[in-house]
Amino acid sequence: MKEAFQYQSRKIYSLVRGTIGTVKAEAIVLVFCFMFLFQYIAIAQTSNSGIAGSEGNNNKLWYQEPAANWMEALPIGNGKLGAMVFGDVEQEKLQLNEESVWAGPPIPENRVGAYKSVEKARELIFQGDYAEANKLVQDDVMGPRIAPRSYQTLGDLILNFELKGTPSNYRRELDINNAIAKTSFTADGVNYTREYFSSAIDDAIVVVLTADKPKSISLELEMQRKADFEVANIGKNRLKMWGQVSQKGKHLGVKYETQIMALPKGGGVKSGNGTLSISKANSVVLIISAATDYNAASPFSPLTQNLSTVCATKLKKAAKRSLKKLKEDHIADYQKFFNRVAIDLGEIKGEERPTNERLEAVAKGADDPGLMALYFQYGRYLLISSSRPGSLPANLQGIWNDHLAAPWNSDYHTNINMQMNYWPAEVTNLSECHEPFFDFIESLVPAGKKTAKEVYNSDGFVVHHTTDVWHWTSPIGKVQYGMWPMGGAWCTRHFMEHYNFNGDTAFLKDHAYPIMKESAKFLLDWLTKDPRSGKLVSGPSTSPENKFYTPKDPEVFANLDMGNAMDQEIIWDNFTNVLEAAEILKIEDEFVERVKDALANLSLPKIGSDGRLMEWSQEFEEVDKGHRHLSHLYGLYPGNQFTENKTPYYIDAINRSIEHRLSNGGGHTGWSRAWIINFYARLGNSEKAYENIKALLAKSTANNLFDYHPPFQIDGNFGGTAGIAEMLMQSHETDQSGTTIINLLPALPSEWSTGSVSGLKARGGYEVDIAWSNGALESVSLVSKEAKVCKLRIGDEIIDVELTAGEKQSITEFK
Ligand code: FUC
Repeated sequence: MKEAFQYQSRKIYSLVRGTIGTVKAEAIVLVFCFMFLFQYIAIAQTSNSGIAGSEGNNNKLWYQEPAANWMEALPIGNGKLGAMVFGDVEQEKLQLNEESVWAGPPIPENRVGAYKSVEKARELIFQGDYAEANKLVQDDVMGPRIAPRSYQTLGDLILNFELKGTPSNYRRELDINNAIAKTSFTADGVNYTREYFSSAIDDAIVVVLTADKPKSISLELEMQRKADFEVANIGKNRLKMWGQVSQKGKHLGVKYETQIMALPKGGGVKSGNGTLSISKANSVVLIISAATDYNAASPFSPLTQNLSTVCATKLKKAAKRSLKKLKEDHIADYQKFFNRVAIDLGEIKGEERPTNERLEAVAKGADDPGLMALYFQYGRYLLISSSRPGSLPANLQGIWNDHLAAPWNSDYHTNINMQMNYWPAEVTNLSECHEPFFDFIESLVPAGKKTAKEVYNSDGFVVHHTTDVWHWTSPIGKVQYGMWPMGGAWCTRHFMEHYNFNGDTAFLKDHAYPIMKESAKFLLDWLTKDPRSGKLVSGPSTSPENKFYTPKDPEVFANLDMGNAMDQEIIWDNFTNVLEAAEILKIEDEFVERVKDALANLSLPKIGSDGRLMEWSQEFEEVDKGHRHLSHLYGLYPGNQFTENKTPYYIDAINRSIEHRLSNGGGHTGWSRAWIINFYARLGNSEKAYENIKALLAKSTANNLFDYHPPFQIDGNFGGTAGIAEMLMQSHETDQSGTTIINLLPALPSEWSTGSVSGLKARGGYEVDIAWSNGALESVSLVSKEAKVCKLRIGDEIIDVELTAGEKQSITEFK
């Protein structure tokens, strides 16, 4: 009875809160409480049911009420097929996604021959005519945005249940140990359980409805979409929904189909009028599949496969296998990735409270290391669920999106967001999940070469601030965001990192070096000698999305500069990686010589008169002092140009730059906050890193632990996960001989004084387990792919450890 009361009052609160706001919602719930109390006294019934909490498993998100809105629903996914599960008792909704459900093309066009204006703009900037340069580039170089044209929802599966009695004992959870969402409750003396998972093995979503009394499950199923759909029954137990997506009646996109098959035990199924009705079943298994005609290899030539046949084949194949097998295979497949890393950040405070209450407590100032550990593992869960070999990369929302016109089209922004999605991939031991990123960036090369040639009259390949599944690379929209030809170069660092972590020389030779070289070819042509310094500078280019007041007219702002810090750092990074790779691959040629020369003449970021690292080549007055992009600090993270040991003179300037941004309101988007965590981890500032994780949870995290830009944007989840890893272990530094130094517990906050992490990957081909207590390192275990001497940094000490290939070695003495 107590549980029924809690369930009803929470449900009413969450429903009305969504429509009329918190205060009125509370009033309505109060009235309901009195009514319920009255009824309760009259019935005088006692209840012994209890909420079980997280059942000793910190890897669970759990709640005591159904999702009141999309940001409370729970995500499942197999890399490409996903759903948001709402968990309502009477009307369950699964909002479905398939990664390639996109409106469009057409794609933006290159402005052929724009290089002439680019050259003029360079002159103007060197003369200090920033506003004129901005205008010229805006008029002559930028193409129009073709929007909105978006990644879209696949549609909704609605389950209308016939239930008797008031539900009680309600619980909803997502267990990220096995990637299964679950809803359970009691109604009319029957205990109901519903499970949901998206299996990569069967490429299908499976829903399992059970009850502990026979003939208790009756429901009607329907499928719907906000636009562009038809629904039909197939045979006795299947439904299909299909269509061709569009946007605002334009941008005709992919053709899609989704099918659902109902497999009840006991009872019967009726099929007709676009619905399936199941009555008095003992249990029901639902299997959902989807397909589109999107062709990732060549987006303008849609696949010609019959979508109905593809969906049906998947369903029939899965239906032939027992539920036990479907579930076991799903769990084994998922755990192959997930179980590689375990984390314990110390005393788990509040795990017996629902996830939303833990978040609320953190927002009020509580410390909950267990919630941070959960957030870390959730980031890994989201990557495994949205980015698997053969899938498209995780977009701005992973794969989860209920819009037809999503914020920023849910596309691939390459001026921070897409890269941030993959920051945790290597270090948290999910290298395979990085693969879709590589495939996608490689698929941009033909378009990127065309843009380089047509727009800039350059060799090599270029990508600007954003792109999408239609593989375009042109500069579009406003110069503030669009005139930034560094997106591709930034992405190439991921290829080198994949090699650094895994030591796969074939990948270096066949993928990393060729794409880094294509990018370097563009950069070599793009760089210009700055007549003021004689150094090579990038431009005209924006420091992503930022602006400054022009020195000539302080009322006017501009975006374009020659030699902004981020561009120079990205180019430094690309050239350094090219040279490192060339050395490993023993390549010595004219191109390598050109890169060496250019690197030696590259302009490097400067420190301003106020002691900050300068974002632009000159000391401009900033328009937005707390801007969300901290682009000029790329060299600290994700880059490794600036480190305490290698470039101590930059460290104070970097600290000042971060403080300046933060004290002016920076870090207000989830991804910006997540970036700051990584900066402070690299700076070894444990308390600031911790403070910013807390802020990420308190200010930019929804009840389902999705990151808020706002709106929902998944990059902050991934950036936060990477940041936590970076606080526990770093491996971006090498000694003079080029040997990786693994830095243990470089930014361990006092709030995590005792804990452990296992399975993190370090550059150089290592797996590392670390345990600590009372703030001090207790043990470290290492496995190396090859026999070698490994270097560990523990505080100020560096120790050498000799490792045998493939054998785990543990060290507990550090003196
Ligand atoms: C970048 C950011 C925005 C947003 C967008 C998707 O351009 O500046 O804040 O995250 O990407």
